[in-house]
Amino acid sequence: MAKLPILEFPDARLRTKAVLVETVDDEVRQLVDDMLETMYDARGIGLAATQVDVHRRVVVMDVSDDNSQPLVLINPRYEPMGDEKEPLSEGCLSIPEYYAEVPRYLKVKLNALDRNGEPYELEAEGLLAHCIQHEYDHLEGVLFVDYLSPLKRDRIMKKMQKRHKLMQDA
Ligand code: GNR
Ligand code: NI
Repeated sequence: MAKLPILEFPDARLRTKAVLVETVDDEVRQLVDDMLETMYDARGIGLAATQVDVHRRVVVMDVSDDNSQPLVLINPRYEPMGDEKEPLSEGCLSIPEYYAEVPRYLKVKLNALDRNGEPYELEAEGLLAHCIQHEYDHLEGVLFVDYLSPLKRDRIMKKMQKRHKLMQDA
């Protein structure tokens, strides 16, 4: 297993649309394992391959308190169950230290492949449903700041650029 570097906003590579995985082979399983290690190390509840600069439709998640429930989502698709949305404070490993309320569907039905390439279906609500929608957005090149006003997004972008410059100069 290996820990992978995470791209940070406003890196243009985060805007890449990921392509479908054709076969779930050992290479994909290796990516999944590396992504799980990277996500747990960073203390995130989800990670999309886009964030580690791999533009394939692969996501890992674990919303449990004790890292006991890893979920693998390959080629995920979801449908909202009902029209109800609820705002929840979201963070993103690609936008560290910033949080904002984003409205998302309260309940969704997920379809995906697992690490053996087997299809499964899952009904999710609450944090899990939020996370599915957040990770799906990453695969489409969308970030939570895109839901904020241009003013707020710009403010976060400038602070992130400053942070990257400080890190570079250090
Ligand atoms: O760790 C994360 N927390 C989180 C909180 C609320 C809604 C979504 C998330 S996902 C985020 C990890 C991440 O950046 N995944 O792409
Ligand atoms: Ni994210």
